[in-house]
Amino acid sequence: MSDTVMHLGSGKVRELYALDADRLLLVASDRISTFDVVLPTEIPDKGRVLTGLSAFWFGQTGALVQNHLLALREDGRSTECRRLEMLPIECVVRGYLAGSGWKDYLASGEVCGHRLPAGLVESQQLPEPIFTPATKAQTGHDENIDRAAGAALVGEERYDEVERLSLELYRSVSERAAALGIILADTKLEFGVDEEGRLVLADEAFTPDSSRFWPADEYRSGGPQPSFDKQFVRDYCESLGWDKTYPGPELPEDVVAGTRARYVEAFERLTGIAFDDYLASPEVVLA
Ligand code: Q0Z
Repeated sequence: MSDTVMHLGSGKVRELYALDADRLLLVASDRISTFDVVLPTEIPDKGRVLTGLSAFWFGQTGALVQNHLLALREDGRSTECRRLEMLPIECVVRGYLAGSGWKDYLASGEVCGHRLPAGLVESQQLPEPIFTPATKAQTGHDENIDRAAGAALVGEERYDEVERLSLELYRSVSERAAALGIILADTKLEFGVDEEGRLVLADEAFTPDSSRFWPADEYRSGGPQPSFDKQFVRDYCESLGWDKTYPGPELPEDVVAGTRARYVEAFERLTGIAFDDYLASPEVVLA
């Protein structure tokens, strides 16, 4: 019997291990990053919130596409998943004009080859959601690409398939979120391919780390929106005049507590499940 677990890699706030030839272990830490810097202070249970939300959405979208989730561990922050051949593109869907989508639109009137109407303002809802893939940068920022560049990386047929699926997933989850008073402005999905060549939704899905969630009651187009989860952290960091380079500042207790409460609120509003029930029994999100 072997219980040797190989560490495969670290993300800014997550770790990836190989359990065996077919299975990986994805562990979400309580680390938080802001302005692309991981802070020295952790947000208690942040990794559990993200893991629980992701598992919830894998369960809710299982009829649209299969996913990599095999098991949710008792610690609430670790998932066992199928080891896949990952596609080399990030599958981003945007329903609103924010982040690099807004920047690209300002510079060219287009996002990833989608020509958009003139006169849109920051954070405005798009006439319809658009698929805006990006390359996976090893260091630095992902680069937005158009259909031709995406198809060159994964093939035309696969590109059409991930575009269709990504848009379907975004529509389904954004409608659910809207009914709960939360705007899903955009989301980043990752797909892998199994031994039979079938697409599988992988990594994390529809968490605040992979998506922009905006509280609908505070939404005002024409400028940037407050982040559902990280706004206290950003505001605190801005108040210090920190230059946004490593190392980041320690966070005071009230900023930690307020931020933890926002993560828990996102979990509870989106899933309808009490976070304490998740802590007691993580598999409640899959019921
Ligand atoms: C996910 C990542 C992390 C570092 C590879 N099911 C899968 N099969 C194969 N590969 C992956 C997955 Cl999810 C895979 N990443 C992203 C996660 C730390 C990098 F926790 N890389």
